[in-house]
Amino acid sequence: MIIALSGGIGGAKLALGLSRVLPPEELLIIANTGDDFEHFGLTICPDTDTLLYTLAGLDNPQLGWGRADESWAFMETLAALGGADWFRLGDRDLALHVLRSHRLRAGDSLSAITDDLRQRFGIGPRILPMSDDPVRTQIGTDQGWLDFQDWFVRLRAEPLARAVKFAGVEQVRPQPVLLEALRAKPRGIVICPSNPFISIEPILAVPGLRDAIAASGAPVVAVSPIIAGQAVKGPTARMFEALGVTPSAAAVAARYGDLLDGYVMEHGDDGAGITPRVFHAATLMRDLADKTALARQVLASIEALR
Ligand code: FO1
Repeated sequence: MIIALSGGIGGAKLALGLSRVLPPEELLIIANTGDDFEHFGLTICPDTDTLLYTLAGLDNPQLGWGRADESWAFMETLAALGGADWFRLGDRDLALHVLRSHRLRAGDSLSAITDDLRQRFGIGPRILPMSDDPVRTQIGTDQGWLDFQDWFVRLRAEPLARAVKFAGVEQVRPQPVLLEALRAKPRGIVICPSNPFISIEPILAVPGLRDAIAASGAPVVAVSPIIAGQAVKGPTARMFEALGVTPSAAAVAARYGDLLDGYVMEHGDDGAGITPRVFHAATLMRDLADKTALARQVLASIEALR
């Protein structure tokens, strides 16, 4: 079993690549839920939904979130009625949020709902939240603590992110299937190229998870989300600067500390000072061939570390 830890866009691309090169029962994808939030009474799970849509081939490559073949009648009407329209919900995407929110209120677990959606979308590998209990990432700025989506979307990540916290994470339990997979001697653990601060560290902060990863005996390989000092997408590079760290592939490796056995980074990026074993690869994923090629490289690095 390969266990992949993923946030949104970048992570989902590698998860798609892995799903193309592994038998479905050999891949377990764990989604960050720190970005989740309540909006108009709906529980929105952006990283989970990016993974579902990406693996279902329904993603919207222009936006990097939501789904393709979308219409916006709901948003147009909402705005006309004076509703807040800073967080855009497409009509098809909205159906998923309404159904999930209804089932959560009926007492279904986030895992059960996510797994039903995964099967409904015809996706082979399992996609599960890091926990069924709520974690809410908050960003510390000069304007005080902001909920993640408020900061990232409504304020367009403009206020400098000086600190990040994962509200509630101390009380949550790891997803049980994940713990079971970690105990069953998995082949390897992949940290996908998502933002370390807001997409991967919330997962690693779930109590017991870092220990379970270490105890699994499986090689842990991360893929750098930064190429030549620039984040491929999203606010990663700026967050490093705001936290006083020069953005680089090496800085990301250092963030993960002694968790890593291997680190996959772009050809030509400087591996000096990186303690895990470095593997160079083409880490910019523009098309499906890039994603599957990188997935193969990651699996090869895991085999080299076993
Ligand atoms: N990101 C935006 O920048 N603007 C949006 O209006 C927006 C809507 C949206 C709706 C559903 C969804 O699942 C994601 C959405 N996102 C939007 C992206 C989301 O804020 C980010 O993808 C993650 O939270 C960061 O990885």
